[in-house]
Amino acid sequence: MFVDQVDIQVKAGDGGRGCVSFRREKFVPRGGPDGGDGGRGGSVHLRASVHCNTLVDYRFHRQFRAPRGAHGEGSSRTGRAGADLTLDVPPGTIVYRLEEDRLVRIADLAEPDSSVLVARGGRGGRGNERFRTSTNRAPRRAEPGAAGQERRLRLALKLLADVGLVGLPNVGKSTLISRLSAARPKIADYPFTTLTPHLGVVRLDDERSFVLADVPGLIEGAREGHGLGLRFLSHLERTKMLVHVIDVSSATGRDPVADFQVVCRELASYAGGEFDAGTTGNVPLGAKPQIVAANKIDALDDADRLAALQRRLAGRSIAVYPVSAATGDGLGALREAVWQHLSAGATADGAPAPGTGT
Ligand SMILES: Nc1nc2c(ncn2[C@@H]2O[C@H](COP(=O)(O)OP(=O)(O)OP(=O)(O)O)[C@@H](O)[C@H]2O)c(=O)[nH]1
Ligand SMILES: [Mg+2]
Repeated sequence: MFVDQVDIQVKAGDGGRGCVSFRREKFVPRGGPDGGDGGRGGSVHLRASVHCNTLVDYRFHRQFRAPRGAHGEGSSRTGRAGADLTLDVPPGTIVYRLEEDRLVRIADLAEPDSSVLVARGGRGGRGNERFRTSTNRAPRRAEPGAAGQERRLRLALKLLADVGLVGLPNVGKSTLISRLSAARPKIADYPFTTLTPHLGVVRLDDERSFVLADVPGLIEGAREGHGLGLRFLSHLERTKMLVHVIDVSSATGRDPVADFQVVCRELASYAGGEFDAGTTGNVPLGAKPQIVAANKIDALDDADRLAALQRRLAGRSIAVYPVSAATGDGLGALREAVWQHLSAGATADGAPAPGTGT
């Protein structure tokens, strides 16, 4: 199961109470106050861990508490601090705080090992020793510990891919990713075979690789929730470019140019995830660079279909790569083209280069 969003509750530990105590020793009359401070409560942190791939564990366990600080004791002993609690999440997790009527984005844990403090432990209360003054040498006052913070959080996972595959259902997106990488999504001759996103690493050689994402197909009206809707597009928000897969074989009975336009319209209508409108700072999906993979050329019986698509897209400066995911024809050229685009984009806008050698 692929879980891409989950709400959890975290509670940091309360601080320990300060102690009221007086020194009692033989031969030391009126030894003075010696109540120690309470320990601080444990804080809760989230950390991106490469050993964690999904948010699925949080579906079953949603409440987390860090331990409280121990109370202060006599003889000036400070209470032991509560241990911090660190929760591992997959890299690519965006953390929001859920407030009454809004979501506040507090962190983007894109980098492995990056972490964020989500609930601060309460301070320990001061013991009576701290309240001694020249006028009050025997204070009977100590503080309670402060409460640890309690937060409701939303964790949203956005896959970290360089390139996204988009297209209508059944055009061969999953076949393509399984040809280009080690990813093995289900492939079948019916629409909506793919129900969850898949990632694959495409390796051109030892130095050059990129991460490709296969997401469920889009259909006309996806923006109104038709098919699987637009929800999975949130996983493409961070990509640098899209490979738009179009089935050019006659088997579809559709016009490839019209297919291209349908998907572009749906992409353009996507304004950011339901839970993340406008906050990613990324290029809107409709404006991302695209190249087209004209797929199933092994089954192309009317060359005009491909030619018409090429003519039409030449006007928009979108390159068309005829390929067959089934036979492997044209895939080398497609891979190189994607790489060229990625490295050109990386130098043009200063974005980090696609992953190399990983
Ligand atoms: N002849 C031919 N068939 C292909 C080619 N690529 C994919 N297919 C077939 O097209 C059908 C759909 O392929 P998928 O890879 O599942 O398509 P998809 O785009 O991932 O579909 P959804 O996940 O439903 O959106 C399968 O029966 C594939 O075998 C190709 O290059 N040539
Ligand atoms: Mg598929």
